[in-house]
Amino acid sequence: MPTLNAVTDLTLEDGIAVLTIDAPPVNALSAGVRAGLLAGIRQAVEDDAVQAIVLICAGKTFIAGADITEFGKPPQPPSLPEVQSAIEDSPKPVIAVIHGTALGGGLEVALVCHYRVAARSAACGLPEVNLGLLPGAGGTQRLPRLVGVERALELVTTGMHVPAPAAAEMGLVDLVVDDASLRQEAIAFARQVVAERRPLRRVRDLDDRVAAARGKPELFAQFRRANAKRFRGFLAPEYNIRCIEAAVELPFDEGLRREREMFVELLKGEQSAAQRHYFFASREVWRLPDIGAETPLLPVAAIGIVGAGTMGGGIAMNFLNAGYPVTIVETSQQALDRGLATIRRNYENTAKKGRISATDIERRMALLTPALQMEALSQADLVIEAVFENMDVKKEVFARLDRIAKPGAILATNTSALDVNEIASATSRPESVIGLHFFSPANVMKLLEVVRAEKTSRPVIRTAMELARKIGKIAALVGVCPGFVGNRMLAQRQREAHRLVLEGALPWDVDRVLVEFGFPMGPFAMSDLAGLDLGWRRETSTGSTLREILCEMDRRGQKTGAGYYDYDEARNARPSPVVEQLIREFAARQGRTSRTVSDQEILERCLYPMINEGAKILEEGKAIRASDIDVIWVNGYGWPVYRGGPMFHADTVGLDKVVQTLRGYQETLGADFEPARSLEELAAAGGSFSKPAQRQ
Ligand code: T1G
Repeated sequence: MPTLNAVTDLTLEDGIAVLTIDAPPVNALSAGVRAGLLAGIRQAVEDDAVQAIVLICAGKTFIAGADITEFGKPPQPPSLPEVQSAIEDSPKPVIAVIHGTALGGGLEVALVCHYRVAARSAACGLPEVNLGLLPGAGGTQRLPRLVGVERALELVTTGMHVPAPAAAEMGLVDLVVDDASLRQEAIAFARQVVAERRPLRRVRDLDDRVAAARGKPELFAQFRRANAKRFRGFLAPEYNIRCIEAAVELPFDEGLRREREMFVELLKGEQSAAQRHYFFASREVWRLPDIGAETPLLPVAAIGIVGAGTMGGGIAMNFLNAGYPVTIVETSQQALDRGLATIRRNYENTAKKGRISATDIERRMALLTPALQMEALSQADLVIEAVFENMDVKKEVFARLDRIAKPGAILATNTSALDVNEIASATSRPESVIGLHFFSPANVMKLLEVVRAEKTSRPVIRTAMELARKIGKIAALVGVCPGFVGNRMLAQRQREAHRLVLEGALPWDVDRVLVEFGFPMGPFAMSDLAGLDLGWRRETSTGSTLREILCEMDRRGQKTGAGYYDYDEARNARPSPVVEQLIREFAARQGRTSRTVSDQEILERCLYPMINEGAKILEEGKAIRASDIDVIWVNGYGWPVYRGGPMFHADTVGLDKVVQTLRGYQETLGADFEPARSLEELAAAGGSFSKPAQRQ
């Protein structure tokens, strides 16, 4: 049988047609793949020598979904539903043969096949929700008919990948076989289906599982209640739930129409555009313009950490989790014991949630070697310093490490803002010095800012980025400047938040506006959580800022039951009349008159200076691309992914509007709002951060 097109192939193996898709990297359902699939099915159906059809993929995975790069472009025939109908209406059995991950449209193609065979290591899922979408090719209508409503709700709203054995248990696949024998076992299964004259079972005709949920709205109400916090602000999860409801309440074809309507609505919306932007941004962030695969990777087998405090302990856990032996050094036995006890307690808490076993805890703790002498780090390939955030202290540590660490060892600082060039100058090997800015809690937060100092070598940078990937972080390469990228932009928001509070807005107004925007927590609640007294000392306190006054009043945050907010014993926050009065008096002492500040002004003054700072960061080359800044803010600061990140959000608002608004505030509030030159130029050129400016 002829090759169908460049990405599909049809062969005949003793009565079994094998339709192979070969469209790297993930066999996405591009126009070519759809055309080849349709032609292949039609040819196999028409060929009397064919008794059954096996649909299989070459490369690393079964179809991983619709081709996301085609979204937003004019649709090309054949449509996916047209291809699916040809498969589902085939008079001959069609068997999907799954390896890697059958995702999105890929699983939806498998669901119109009559049977599904999977390799043991394969997985299935409908992750469209992560793109701000829903399965738009019948997934929400067929999945519940196979696995039931409760499981379907979980799968479509989380986008989770279900391993093949679990998929078989829930009825999603019919046979699980060893990876190595997938192809021949699938063909043998096809022969068996023919020999046994098994029915051409169409998933769309199955009704028992959805009928069981009919007339039970409480099932959906309960699911919505149980997930309200997780889905807050997102459109796609709710739309996915409505589609599953349609599968229960409507005839199949009507349910399919409802699904299509809601899919198109989401596809046109801002949230899906933002989440698709983030999907590509989170892959682009790993690409370093001047550091490619030709750059050598340095061997890293043993890790050393200086400091067993909150950060040092959290950082250690990342490497222990990934199976690296870690030597951790402290200055006193008491501090060392405390640090190890914290690590063990964190693991025990994770085990209580069932995420790891008691054996995992012991295996990881066994990889950890505590020490009181820095000499214990002499064999480490990577040493990470996580000591007190003070330049003199860090330079002293690096000078000692320079003498102790083996030649070629990478020396990393976890500083959150200090000048890594100056730290490197304390050593004789600045080319081996790099910043690894973990975010607290370091064992939880996914973001890692990898800070490239002037003399940091390319192999050290590439090795650091690859290590980040190995320990499950999402790393962004940034340059040396105060606060690097994330904290430098955060400083803009913090300044405005505190200014607003002296002009008439109250802390809970600012927090509410930012939480309504989509952040998990506002700046004042966050300060109460972290503790207002970070870096504060009574001896040197002068009562010159609200924060100092609150600390002097022992209102140091949640830990003292009061900060900007009052807290009950369950740590529920309430606006504090004491703090409101304090703010009024403090503002009056500064001669400020209180006024009503609109939510819009709060939002603009908190977000636009951040965007402006992001433009300056790009001008100075301290971030490689605007979308890296978005990745940093989504992963390090809880920027809602359905708004894409600060720079994508600026595009959504419109750069000309951002510039115009900044200029407005500049007139009344001064230079802090002066638009960055590059931002003005981009706006004037009608450009955007996500797309290059259209040349005039
Ligand atoms: N379309 C186009 N390109 C894709 C793609 C896709 N669906 N998935 C991945 N790529 C590219 C990716 O950009 C990267 O490109 C390369 O493949 C390797 O990806 C109708 C509408 C499959 C688990 O959401 O989860 O179907 O950077 O680095 O770590 O209902 O890719 O190399 O140039 O991630 O091995 C639903 C998304 C689509 C799956 C593989 N499907 N992809 O992970 O490799 S919407 C998804 C993934 C849909 C239907 C709806 C992962 C992966 P480059 P990678 P990986």
